[in-house]
Amino acid sequence: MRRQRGVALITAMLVMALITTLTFSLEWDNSMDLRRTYVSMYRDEAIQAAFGAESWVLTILRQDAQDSTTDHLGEIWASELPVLPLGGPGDSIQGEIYGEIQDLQGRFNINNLVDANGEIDEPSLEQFRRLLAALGLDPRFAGLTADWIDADQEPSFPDGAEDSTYTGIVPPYRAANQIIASTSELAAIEGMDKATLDVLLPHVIALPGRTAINVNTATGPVLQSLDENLSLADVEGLLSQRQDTGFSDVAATFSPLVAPDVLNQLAETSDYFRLRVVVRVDTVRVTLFSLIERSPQGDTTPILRSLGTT
Ligand SMILES: [Ca+2]
Ligand SMILES: [Ca+2]
Repeated sequence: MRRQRGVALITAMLVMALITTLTFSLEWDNSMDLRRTYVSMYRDEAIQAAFGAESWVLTILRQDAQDSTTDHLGEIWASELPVLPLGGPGDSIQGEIYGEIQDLQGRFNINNLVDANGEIDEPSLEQFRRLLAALGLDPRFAGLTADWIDADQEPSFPDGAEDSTYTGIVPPYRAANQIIASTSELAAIEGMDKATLDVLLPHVIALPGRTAINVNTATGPVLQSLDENLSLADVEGLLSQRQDTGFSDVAATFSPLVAPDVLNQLAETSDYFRLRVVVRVDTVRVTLFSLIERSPQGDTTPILRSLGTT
């Protein structure tokens, strides 16, 4: 009798242990499923909110084209979009949305390095060399970048690299030999490292086709790259002159400072902008980058979007 009771007790304990394990495992799976569902739902909501912000920004830029004939850093689009809360005080889900619009023609367009035939544009190559020098970087990267996007397979002299170089790297790859869609491609260029890219990327961009530089929004080093005789003091003078309203007379200001063919490449308006909008819903954070093209008539269109997590 006693032995039987002992067996029954052990059996009962085993069954209990089994049920507890099973219940815990089910609860765990259940809460994980729930969490996954929430995260996927929050992510969808965040993306929708980001698209909403994008459509609002398209309106701002369209309106700007009607309200002004130039684009400068004192305009509404150039101010940071304030942090807006998502969800009211009583809502269980909390989040926020914020962002900024950047004028991309304040940067050097890497795709200016080649002409319509895919051949290197020497004046732009020289300008890129000056930009690299102004940033304290190796000017060699100008020739290397030009080779990366020019159509031919002939390495430029003295600073070139084509497939003959890239196919020798482990793992091997080939030069693009066409214009680039993103400046992240520059990471593939011979000798390029993260430290160089960190310094360079805020001053360069890849836009479809050749573009002018908007001197009202150009970064200091980009202004300095316009002519080899421009000093740091000249650039500081230019920056203080343009202030928040832009240059009152671009031709008069720049004609004594830059060569006539460079003067023709300068603009005081922009056709390309980039929106960076960050949305947080609960613990989910989404960053949308949207490249926006504005036509001469003022119509605004997103032409390239990417989602990130930073
Ligand atoms: Ca404007
Ligand atoms: Ca090439």
